[in-house]
Amino acid sequence: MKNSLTMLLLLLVPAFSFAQEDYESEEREKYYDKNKRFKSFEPVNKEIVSNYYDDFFKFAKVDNYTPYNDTLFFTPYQDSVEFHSVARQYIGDIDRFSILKHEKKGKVEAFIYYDFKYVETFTGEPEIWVAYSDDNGKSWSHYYSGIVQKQPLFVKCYSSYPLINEQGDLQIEACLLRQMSSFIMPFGAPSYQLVKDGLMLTLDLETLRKDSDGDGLTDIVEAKFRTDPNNDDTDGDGIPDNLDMNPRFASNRTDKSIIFEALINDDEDICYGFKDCESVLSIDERPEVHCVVDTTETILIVTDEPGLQNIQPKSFRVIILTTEEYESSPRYFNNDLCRMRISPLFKVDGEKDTYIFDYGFNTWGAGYWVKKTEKGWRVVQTYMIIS
Ligand SMILES: [Ca+2]
Ligand SMILES: [Ca+2]
Ligand SMILES: [Ca+2]
Repeated sequence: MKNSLTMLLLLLVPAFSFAQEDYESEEREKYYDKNKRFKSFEPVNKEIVSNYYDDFFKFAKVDNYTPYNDTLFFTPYQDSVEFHSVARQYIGDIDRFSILKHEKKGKVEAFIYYDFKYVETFTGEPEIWVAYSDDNGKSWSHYYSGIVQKQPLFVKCYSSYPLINEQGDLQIEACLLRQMSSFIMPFGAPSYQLVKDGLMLTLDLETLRKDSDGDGLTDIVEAKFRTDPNNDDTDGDGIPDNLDMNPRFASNRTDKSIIFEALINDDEDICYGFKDCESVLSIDERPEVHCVVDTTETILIVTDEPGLQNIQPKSFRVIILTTEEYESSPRYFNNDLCRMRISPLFKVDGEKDTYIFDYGFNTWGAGYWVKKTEKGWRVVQTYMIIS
């Protein structure tokens, strides 16, 4: 599904390009020079993979293990011929196709399943989630494990060990893999090398549920969001972490944050092409504050631009890191939040109050031209790329 969607999008390349070359910006040239992009893929050092430990869960050596088999990539549920007809028969919104392991033991029922809630959907592996019920399947809790499949821990859906262990916690066999090639969309999954086999991962319920500051986000989710697990309002703006659309930076609206909010919110006053569009973004209007709901998607933005850091978005929960914060945490594995790339505003050479900036998300990107007028910001999309 994911691949065929990207194939379809590829057929549309390039969409259009319009007037970008008319606007030179020295700032922009310097920025892209400094941020040398498109580094080629290099496998992580084998030592780093073999010394990997999870921040939250223990894995132990196991003697009688089921060996890693890279041809077994369908789960027993996906393999079943009738899975198409019984899709979504399990729990709530968990698709049968996503289920890795399932077990019922007395009143307790548990699933380990895949989701793409926080990771890069188009160029990444799925996350490991747990669904758990201790009342015969009447009510369910869903827990994020923080583990991304194959990065570098691989969870074996074909393990014959029971899922619920004697203590009532969840266990599943695993091994450590090393990614050897990049994700090449739309055709390719990367290749992996086995580094260490014969591990048993224990997902204990106490750790899965732990929410030290009681803000509704577990400590594992807060580690993913880089919010403070011991403070229920990381940025001190009065909105608790679980409801805050921008939990790391207090909103401080400026003229420039209006432009970035409009972009992220896909505002109807952005113009597509210069002709016949006089819409502007009002600088005086103050939008209402939106809160996170169940369906809100979470994205990562790395930026040093204050106008972008202080936005108050309504369409996405944004986790904003400065370049220094992002660079100072080691990123050996491909397990980051889904990332939206937005450049700073670059001043156009020799033009008053005029800027250009670039945007990229999932499989598409665009460029914008903005100018401050008496009525507000005029924002025009000048080019678009779909890949
Ligand atoms: Ca918390
Ligand atoms: Ca918190
Ligand atoms: Ca807050």
